Amino acid sequence: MHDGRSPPKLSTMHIVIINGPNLNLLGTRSPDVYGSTSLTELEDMCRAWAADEGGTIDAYQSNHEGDLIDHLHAARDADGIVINPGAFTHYSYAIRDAIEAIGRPTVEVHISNISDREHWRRTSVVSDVCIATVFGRGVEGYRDAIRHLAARTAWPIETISYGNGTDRVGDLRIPSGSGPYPVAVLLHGGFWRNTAARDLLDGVAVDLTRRGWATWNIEFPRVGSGGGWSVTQAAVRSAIDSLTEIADGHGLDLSRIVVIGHGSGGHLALRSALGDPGTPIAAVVGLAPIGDLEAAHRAGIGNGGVEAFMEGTPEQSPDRYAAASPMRNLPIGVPILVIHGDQDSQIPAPISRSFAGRAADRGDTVIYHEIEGVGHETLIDPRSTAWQMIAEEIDRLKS
Ligand code: CA2
Repeated sequence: MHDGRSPPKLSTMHIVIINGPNLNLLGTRSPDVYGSTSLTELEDMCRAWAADEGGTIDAYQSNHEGDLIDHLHAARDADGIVINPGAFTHYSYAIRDAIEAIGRPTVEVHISNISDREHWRRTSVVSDVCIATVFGRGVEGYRDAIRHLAARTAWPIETISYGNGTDRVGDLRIPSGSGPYPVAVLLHGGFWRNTAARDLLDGVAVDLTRRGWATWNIEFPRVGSGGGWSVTQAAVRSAIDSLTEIADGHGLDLSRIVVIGHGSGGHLALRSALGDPGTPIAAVVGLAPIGDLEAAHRAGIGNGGVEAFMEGTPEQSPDRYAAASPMRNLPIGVPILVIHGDQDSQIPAPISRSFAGRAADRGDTVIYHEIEGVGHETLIDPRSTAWQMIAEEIDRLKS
């Protein structure tokens, strides 16, 4: 039996990939919605992604509900399942029952963004028997699903609700050794959109947990499913405050909470320490953060993501930007670590350079590192040398 503390070996991880109706047509039509990768290419990619995590796959596709159910039954010994049930997602209680019955960790994947297409695609009758749902990330969603299964195997989580609904939850990982443990709150990026989720920070959560941090990798309402600047910020606040209730049973040290965010999650991290933060925050870390919403708007980053999150431009809603942008609310009042890659094509490094300079001018204690030759995602790739350097800097915030 796994005791939840020592990571089991990954080399034995076996994942079954199941694709449902019409996915055999992938790459032959509707490339605007489903891309140009064929099913065979996708299955080969899944094999390579699994191998990269030290695992193996079996892949099946069928257009028939009963066949899919038979494949699920046959997968009852797998370590994990990745399933795209196609249109059965939206109404097949039989597939839902099969997933529940075999009780294997199952990740639901959709290539397209099912939340912004026809109304009937928004319903999934399988989501709540799956451990995670990935949608709207193209075929890379299968990679993320495989990585998520690997991260859960590498270090198990306890998922805890901090409010109502599936978006107000967090994954808690407790390190080995005895507590009380310093706490790293993790806020994922993705321009606050609902196609991005906390699985994006699974890898760094596992690495920080190995380094002795209790990690609280939180979800929050995002644009496309009820989020937006005020709702999202309030949810992040509640997630941090909920640590006071979680602390006792889990050995958390509430005097050593560090909030770490990537990209748009970096905005939420910096914003979370402003004003009267309730639960005290010991330090904030922005990894390629959006510290200045107005500059981000002017730079046109995120393909309309800033304006969608802020529900308007700075010209339309100046007061909102003044309240929500960390740059407009300096000093933050707690030590700040900002790290940015100089090759970041999503959020340009000069935004962080100015932010860090201004924060220091206003009296904040700021460490700013610009890493040469590094882009946006590398910062959160636990295998990158950039991340190893970042993790060492974060470790210095432990005491
Ligand atoms: O986005 C997804 O992955 C879907 O699960 C794909 C299903 C669809 O019914 C779901 O609502 C969302 C199957 C669509 C596959 O259909 C194709 C049509 C033309 C070309 C390729 C695939």
